[in-house]
Amino acid sequence: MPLRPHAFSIEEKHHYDIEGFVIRHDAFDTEETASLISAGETLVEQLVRDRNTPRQRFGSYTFDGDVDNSVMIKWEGDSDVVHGIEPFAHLSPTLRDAAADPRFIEPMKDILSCAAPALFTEKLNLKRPHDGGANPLHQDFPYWLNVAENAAEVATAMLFLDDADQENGCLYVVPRSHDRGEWMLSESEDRFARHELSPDDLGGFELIPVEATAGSVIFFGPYLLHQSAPNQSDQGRRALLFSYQPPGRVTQREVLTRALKASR
Ligand SMILES: O=C(O)CCC(=O)C(=O)O
Repeated sequence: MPLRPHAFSIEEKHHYDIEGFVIRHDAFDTEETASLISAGETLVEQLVRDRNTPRQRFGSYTFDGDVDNSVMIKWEGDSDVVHGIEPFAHLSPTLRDAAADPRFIEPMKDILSCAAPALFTEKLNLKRPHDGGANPLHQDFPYWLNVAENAAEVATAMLFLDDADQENGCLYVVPRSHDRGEWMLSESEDRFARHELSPDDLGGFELIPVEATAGSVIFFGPYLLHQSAPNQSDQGRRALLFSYQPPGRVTQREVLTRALKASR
């Protein structure tokens, strides 16, 4: 038995460095994903019950900052369908404990070259059947630039809670796009739209679909270009995204809480 059973193999480390991502199929079993789905759905239901607050639109997203719970709720436009929530670990012991799972932490030690990766932020993306909207082509880096202490040292583990394919809006990644650092941003006045790229901007790079079964995990860094399409199927495409950084640094929740309180 290796000392760190979930650590990256040499081949995975190489793939991560060259291609910018690593996929581990079926890392979590059906019982585990069912428990996470149940915790996530219960939380979303509690958060959005009777919610009727003004929403703000930035780029492709419609936001609703919940000051009392220190969470950002993303809606599918003006509808009552939730796109996702972020951050949420402080609101659910089950989801918080999942972030400490060695199947995330051990590879993160290799990615971040640090002994004790800590959460920077976490998202639950819901992509509901037929209503789940797109996540436009982007890098995570510019969104975190003025939030994280070092946005270049934040990496994400995305766990698929449902089988994900091209019909229900699986993730697409652009292999090797991380190698170019920050891609050119548009001139938009809107601070979120500025981070959204068009697939036409890819030059010789190619978008590839990451079709994966529920329980699979993809690891990627802040510079990898990625996107996902709307859900056009009868099947949900839920996913948890845990983003880690070296310990002792400010978290997205701390920054968000300050900003939400200041705007009250
Ligand atoms: O859930 C997805 O398909 C994409 C997630 C993503 O890139 C994001 O939330 O920033």
